Amino acid sequence: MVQDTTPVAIIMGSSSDWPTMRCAAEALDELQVGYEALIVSAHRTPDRLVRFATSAEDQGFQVVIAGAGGAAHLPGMVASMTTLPVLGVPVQSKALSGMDSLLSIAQMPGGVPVGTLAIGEAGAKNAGLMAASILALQDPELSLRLKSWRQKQSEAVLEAPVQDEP
Ligand code: RP5
Repeated sequence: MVQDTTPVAIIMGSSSDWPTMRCAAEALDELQVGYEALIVSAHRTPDRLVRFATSAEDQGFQVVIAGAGGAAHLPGMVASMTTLPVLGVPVQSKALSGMDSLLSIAQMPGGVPVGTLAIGEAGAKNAGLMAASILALQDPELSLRLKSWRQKQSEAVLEAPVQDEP
């Protein structure tokens, strides 16, 4: 869903990453933060990667969420070409359950940061929430929506487990 403004770019290496990355989109929807979702592959569409990363700031994006699996170079390569905050989501791979994605994204050389989240859907959801937290620093209304979202989450946690009837 595209809101009036689109401060967040959600990019991913393949359409097969969308079932994971849609969790970032859903978190942003809940907080009424606009985003654009794009497929940008570091290996299969390198020219698209360079075009996206070098123009992201001029396009008005303020945060980039980048998800990829396997030899996941996408977040790091984007971070090398922009000073926008880049949040990396390691997509769970078939061969190595996402450990390959995690290490590829997390082990950046000093000087080119990628904020790396957890493997899979939890990481994508938290990337959406983290993007909202970054934007909320300059947006008091979004800050209130974020606090309200957290409050509702706390209220939804039961005090004790529901016991089965004997
Ligand atoms: C990566 O390779 C993508 O990010 C995806 O996680 C993985 C597999 O891609 P497909 O073969 O499904 O297109 O580049």
